[in-house]
Amino acid sequence: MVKVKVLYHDNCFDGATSATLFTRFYRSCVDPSAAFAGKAHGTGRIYDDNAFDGDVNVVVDFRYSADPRLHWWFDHHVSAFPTPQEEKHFFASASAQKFFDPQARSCSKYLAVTCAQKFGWDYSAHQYLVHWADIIDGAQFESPRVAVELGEPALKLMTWVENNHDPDLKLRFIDELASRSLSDIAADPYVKDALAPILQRHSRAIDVLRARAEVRSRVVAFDVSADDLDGYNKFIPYYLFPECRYVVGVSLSRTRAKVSVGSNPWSQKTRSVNIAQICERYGGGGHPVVGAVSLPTTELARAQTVAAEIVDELRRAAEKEV
Ligand SMILES: [Mn+2]
Repeated sequence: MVKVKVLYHDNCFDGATSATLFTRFYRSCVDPSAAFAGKAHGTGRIYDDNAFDGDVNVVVDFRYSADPRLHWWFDHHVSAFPTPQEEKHFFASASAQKFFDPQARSCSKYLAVTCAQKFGWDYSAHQYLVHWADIIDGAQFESPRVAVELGEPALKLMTWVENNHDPDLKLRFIDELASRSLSDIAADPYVKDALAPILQRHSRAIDVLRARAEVRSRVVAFDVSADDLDGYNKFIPYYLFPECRYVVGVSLSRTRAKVSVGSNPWSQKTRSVNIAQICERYGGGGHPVVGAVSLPTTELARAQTVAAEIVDELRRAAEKEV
């Protein structure tokens, strides 16, 4: 049996749904008997020697590799190419199985539409999944309230994915997304029970961010590195400060010190900066509207300096934006 290894963006709803969609596409259009193995990849980590050890290796919603063992690739991150060499390699070696569109709002929708167009895949059974992945990854919620109060099953699952660190449950979830409804999965004890303390922490996170936030020139800056706050909902600042333009946060988890940078998706003003480019200057990456710089936990002070510099830059930018 052919072993298809799917590497996907870790702790991200779009990463998980992209992995689900790829497996469904592959079974219906390429090989109905394929066996799938999944592997999560976090920001900053580049593939090791064993990354592409399947018979067929696939990367969805994550970085490109020039490794000849990579067979399928779908991504929409502006920082999809770890080095200029990889970027050159991708554009020089046209492949009918590797796809990149930095304009796409979600990898899920990009993958579904591309596979429908190029390979005749009928993804109508997964339309609802694609719809929500696109809303979530494109931050197209109708209001910060929807994004923070988490009433929709898809948003409960988004929160669960962002917080789940159990590798077996990651794979179970990706598998179930293909066959169960979102509300059904959200009501399953493995999600529901795990979510209860997460939602409690979520409500604490709202209080902590309210207390730590410093708002000036329509830029919200906060440092929650001393608050034991690993993985908060990134829309909380916009819920608390609907008038803000940009948000820069410093946080500390067991594995990294992180500077998160975002722009207000509900703001009517024109964004004058590219956040991916700003983060890339400090070794991070992301999209034009949201990005991050991850550093080792021992470099928290460096993360705080980086954050302060980015805050300055964004305040200058925000003052000029109309
Ligand atoms: Mn994505």
